[in-house]
Amino acid sequence: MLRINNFGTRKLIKDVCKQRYYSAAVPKPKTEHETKKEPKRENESFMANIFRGNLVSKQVFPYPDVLTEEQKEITNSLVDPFERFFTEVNDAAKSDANSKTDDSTLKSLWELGGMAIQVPNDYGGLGMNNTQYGRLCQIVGANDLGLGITLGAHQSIGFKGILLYGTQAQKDKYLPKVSTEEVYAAFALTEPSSGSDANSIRCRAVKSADNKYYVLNGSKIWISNGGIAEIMTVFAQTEQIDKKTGEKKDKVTAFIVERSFGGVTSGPPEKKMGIKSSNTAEVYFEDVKIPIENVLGEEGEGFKVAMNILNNGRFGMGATLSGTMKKCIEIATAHANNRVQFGQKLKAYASIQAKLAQMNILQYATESMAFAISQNMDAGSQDYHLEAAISKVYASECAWYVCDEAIQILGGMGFMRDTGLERVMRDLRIFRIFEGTNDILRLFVALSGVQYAGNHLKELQRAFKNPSANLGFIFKEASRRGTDLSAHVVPELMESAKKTAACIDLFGRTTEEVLLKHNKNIIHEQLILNNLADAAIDIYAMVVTQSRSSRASKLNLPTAQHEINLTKALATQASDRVMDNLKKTTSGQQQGQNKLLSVIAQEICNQDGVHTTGPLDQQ
Ligand code: MYA
Repeated sequence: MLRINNFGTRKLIKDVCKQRYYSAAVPKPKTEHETKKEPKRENESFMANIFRGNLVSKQVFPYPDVLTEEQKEITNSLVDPFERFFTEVNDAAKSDANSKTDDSTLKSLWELGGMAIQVPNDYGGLGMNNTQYGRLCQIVGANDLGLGITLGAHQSIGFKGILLYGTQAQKDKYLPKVSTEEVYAAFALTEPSSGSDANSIRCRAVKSADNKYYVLNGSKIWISNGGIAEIMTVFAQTEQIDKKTGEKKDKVTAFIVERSFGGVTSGPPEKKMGIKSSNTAEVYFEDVKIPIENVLGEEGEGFKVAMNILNNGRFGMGATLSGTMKKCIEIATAHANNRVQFGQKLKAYASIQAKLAQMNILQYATESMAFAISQNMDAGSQDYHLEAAISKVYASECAWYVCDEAIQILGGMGFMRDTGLERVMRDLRIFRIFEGTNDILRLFVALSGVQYAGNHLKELQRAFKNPSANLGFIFKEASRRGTDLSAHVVPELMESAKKTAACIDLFGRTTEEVLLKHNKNIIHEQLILNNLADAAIDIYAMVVTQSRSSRASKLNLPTAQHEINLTKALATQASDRVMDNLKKTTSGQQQGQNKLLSVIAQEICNQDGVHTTGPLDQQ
């Protein structure tokens, strides 16, 4: 069998370039002095700004392109060894059947550097930035999502906190272990009573009287790598004293916990629908003594540490799933090109053509989102949270659709295990649930955006109370015209850009209208928030595809015309949906419908299920 270390990836990386790790843009804790001096930073998020009707195009136009030639060369040189690992060493179907990846295969992945893609070279990692990581994630996604979770839970969230928030001593101690010593990491946040409501965790850590350590008690569930990890990022409540009021209050703190501290045990591997080869287990902490130097970030700031680790890793899911979709499309296309029914190949039938086209449109948009975000992150942006959440929701739903349609094109053959799509479909189901359910992330996107718009409205109201002192601000607002994207796209996309601009304008106006109508109660209007989130997601998809395909056209890429076609088709579908969703936020008929659904649901809950008599029982 091929020995993976023949690929010599680690050496290749070290030889070709000692590139610096591009630290992900998470604000480092600041001293009080620094915080006071820093001028107010403008939010550069494209999506946050359209909630207040403002076009801040820097993140999306032109389509970001941050890799140097050298970085591109390194990334390309890794693509082949990664692909060979998946085709010649790893066996996804076997791992799925055994609910375990072979130890020798995992060893090969470690040797390839696949478990430390973003760890700096000096610590033994591949030293890749987010964009390079995304490119490799695509290969993982195309081949084995189960192994992807082992890999992702380890580095996308397991030890990511050490990269983002670790002290020098923490990095020096732990990064070599998780990069080269085959020591697995995990991210332990979720608990039996705390899933989406991440702030409500009950694990508790109590500080010793001499302030030298914490004692941790509690348990976590559904922890990816939970049964195999030696190092975990664990979140627990700790007593903190409010700096302003002096009151004692529980606040979350993040810790680096080693299994070797003692008192850490884990349950048996969970039996799951998919991603079976990855380990998922409960983890129990009983009087675990954690040295104070293992606090990650500031004490009491653990919730934000958790959120930012998740924010930082989410684009990776988009990149991974764009690879999965590509593979599904390849399988479906091979079938459509060969299978003959009613005297013609399937590819000749319009309904099959429409399916393939739609699958490609969604794959293109997902990939465009993931790499727009990764490249903004690599360029140092700190404002990517909404976009990252959007890309996670979009990718996980599109991948599900694409895999389902691929199975449909293959018909009975798609249902058979040997085709491989059945495993992919089972693996994909969890992506709409973990790393923040899509339901919670939709609310997160809409509420964050609405809050940002609300703050702006308040600023405007304040400015009008003293207009002479705020003339600049007021004029800037008054001179704002309708959105015009025409300067950013190639002529063939003018119509699509016009549709998108109209959506952006209506989006800003609708957000304002909704805010004025519901004010703070908007947090209780989940269905309206969902409409806003869906509109936001479609707008982001239109914008990134228009940007990317315009660039492809300007660069005269051989794929440019196809990319333009995908973009135009997407704009037509998505703009219609945006208009429809925005209309629903204010339509009386829709509000009536929403109320009716609530009444129906209450009845179902009161009756513990369906509340109708069967047709045969009716008199
Ligand atoms: S790990 C488990 C994942 N769990 C979750 O994602 C939990 C979801 N819940 C939440 O995110 C939060 O609880 C929500 C807020 C959003 C609901 N960024 O009052 P708040 C700030 C920055 O709104 P809550 C897993 O599944 C906010 O501004 N800041 O909070 C792994 C506020 O700040 P301030 C944020 O209502 C699976 C404060 O926090 C964010 O309690 C394995 C409080 O806010 C944010 N996002 O809840 C995956 N949210 O006080 C494997 C809030 O200053 C990896 N805040 O105003 C797979 C990788 C892919 C594959 C790779 C293959 C290669």
